[in-house]
Amino acid sequence: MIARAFLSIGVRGLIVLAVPALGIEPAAAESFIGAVTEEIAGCPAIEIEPRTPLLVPQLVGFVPGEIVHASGTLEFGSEVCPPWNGGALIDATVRPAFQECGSLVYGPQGCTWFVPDGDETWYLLENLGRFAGGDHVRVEGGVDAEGIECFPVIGPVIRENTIESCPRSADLDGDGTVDFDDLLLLLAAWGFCSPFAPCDADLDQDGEVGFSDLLILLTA
Ligand SMILES: [Ca+2]
Ligand SMILES: [Ca+2]
Repeated sequence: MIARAFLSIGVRGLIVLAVPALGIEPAAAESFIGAVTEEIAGCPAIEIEPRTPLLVPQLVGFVPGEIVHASGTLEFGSEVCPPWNGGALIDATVRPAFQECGSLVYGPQGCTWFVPDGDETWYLLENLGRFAGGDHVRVEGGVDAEGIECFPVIGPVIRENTIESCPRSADLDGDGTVDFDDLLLLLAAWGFCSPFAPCDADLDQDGEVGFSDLLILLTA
């Protein structure tokens, strides 16, 4: 029995000693997108899924129903905001949420910009993942309106963002239907795409507007 107890303490001690040596962080920041909701036990909260609230330290400047992006350390228990016993993001940063598809384009000074579909604003991304200029991607994150200068452009930054491929729509003018007007736009864009500007008509994302894109549009 004594030997087993010693072994147990010994193994635990080894684990405790091993954690700093391996450089394991206590807890990584986690991000959530949710709607500002009613306070819980007097504490600010967002709803990240139906009937799944998450407490955050503060929501100054945000109104109920607004979609926000919050990142911080996730903790459970009643110590954060008694008697609430659910999840809470401590040390959370809350920003307006961003959830859009758009194009990555190269700009001056080596910066890669994200241009949302149907929007003139150029955003910088904190995380480009495996993507590059010319790709059409879906980005989710929090908007930092302070922005960063990448001469000669100053644009807001989307922080803590996820990024994934996003299929382009054959509804090129965004009026809700695929028709002759979209065909005209596709024909006007015929040829190679530049990675320095969005190329909305490159529906199969092979770097040029051609017959394969025309077929996609005609069968949409
Ligand atoms: Ca259309
Ligand atoms: Ca194409």
